[in-house]
This record gives sequence, structure tokens and C-alpha cells, in this order.
Amino acid sequence: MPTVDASPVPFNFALDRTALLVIDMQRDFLLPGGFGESLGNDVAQLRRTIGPLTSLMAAWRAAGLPIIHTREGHEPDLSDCPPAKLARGPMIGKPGRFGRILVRGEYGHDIIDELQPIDGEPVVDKPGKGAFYATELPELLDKDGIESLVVTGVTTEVCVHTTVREANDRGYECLVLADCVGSYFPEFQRVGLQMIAAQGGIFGWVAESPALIKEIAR
Ligand code: TIU
Repeated sequence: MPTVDASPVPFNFALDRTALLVIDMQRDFLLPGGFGESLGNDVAQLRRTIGPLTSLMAAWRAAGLPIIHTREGHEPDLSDCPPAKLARGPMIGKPGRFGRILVRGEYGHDIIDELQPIDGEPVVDKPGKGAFYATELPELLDKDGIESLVVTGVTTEVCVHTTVREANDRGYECLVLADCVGSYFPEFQRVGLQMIAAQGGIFGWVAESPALIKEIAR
């Protein structure tokens, strides 16, 4: 069984029971001029994940292992956006530089060019922060007998954390890759990762992607 050097202890996983989750690597969050930047955020904090994720996805695909992508967003009529979310996110559905913000089918809602899914890789559209809520993800994982998740994407303390917490409560083991997750806020990145591995791995493990790539290439 492959073992990855990780915090708080090495992470062991079965290759045929592990999926790579790539969370919300969407133009709205990552592109200069997009929704994230329009809120005053520094997209460079997220864009540092693109290089490591490109390498990881290439290695993962070469090994024939499953990748599942997610996107946060809503139906064009926003019927799946709770009023409470809209009240604190009034930009949702409004025109942005890359189309209506966080609306399915818009250019900004889709995944950045560098990390586009290839044929056969599911893309899970989610109305919430967590990838398990109101999505087909549970069935996708069940179908393939997945027990462990390698979690990547943005943002560390929002959609990545929510998904890792949901996954924990459902019995999945989660390895979060520090260089493949990003937050607009360096402090949240640092503490968000600490929170995963604290207390003996209360939510899972944290590692760097080269340590994982080394294992799957063997
Ligand atoms: N994908 C994700 O994290 N959605 C967010 O809303 N992130 C923020 O940091 N706002």
C-alpha cells in the first residue's frame, strides 16, 4: 500500500480506492479581473496552485486513477441559491467580466483552461460550499468503492474545508495537499491546513504533492 509522507503521520491509501477531488478551480475565482479579484482578493494566492495541480493531474491520469472536478454555482434562475446565501452574496447572478457570476453555463463559472477535465472525468456542480450537499458526489464515490480522497482546489478555508468536513462525517479519509489548495488569505491558508492535521488528524492528513506523485509513479 502506498505511503505518503504527511502530517500528522504518514498517509496510507489503496490506489484502487482513492479519488482525486479538484474543487472549484473556476475562472470566477482564479482569473485576474474575475469575481474573486473584483471583491478585492489577490488571485495570485490561488494561482500558485495551478502549476502543482497540473503536474499532479498529469501523474494521476498517467496512473489511470479517477479525478472528480467540482464547480460552485447556480441555475440561471438562481432557484437553487438559498435566499440566505444570496443576501450575503448579492453579486451572485449579476453580470461580471466573465458572464453572470457563479451561474452555470457562463464562461466565468467554468474551470480554468489549464485544468480542464478530460473525457470521462465527472464534473460535479454544487450549489453550496461542500461537494456532498445536493450533488451526485456520494453516488459517484460509492459506485467506484472510493474510501480515500486526495483533496485539492480552492479556497482552503471555504469549499475545501467544508468538503473535507462533510467527507469525514461520511467516513472518508482525506489527504489535503498544501501546495494544491489556496486561500486568498495567507493566514487562513496556514491555519486552515493546521486545523486539518491537528489533534492527531482530526479531519485528515496534510502533505505536499511531490510526495504523493513519487508514490503513484512507483
Ligand atoms: N470555492 C470556494 O471556496 N468558494 C468560495 O466562495 N470561496 C471563497 O473564498 N469565498
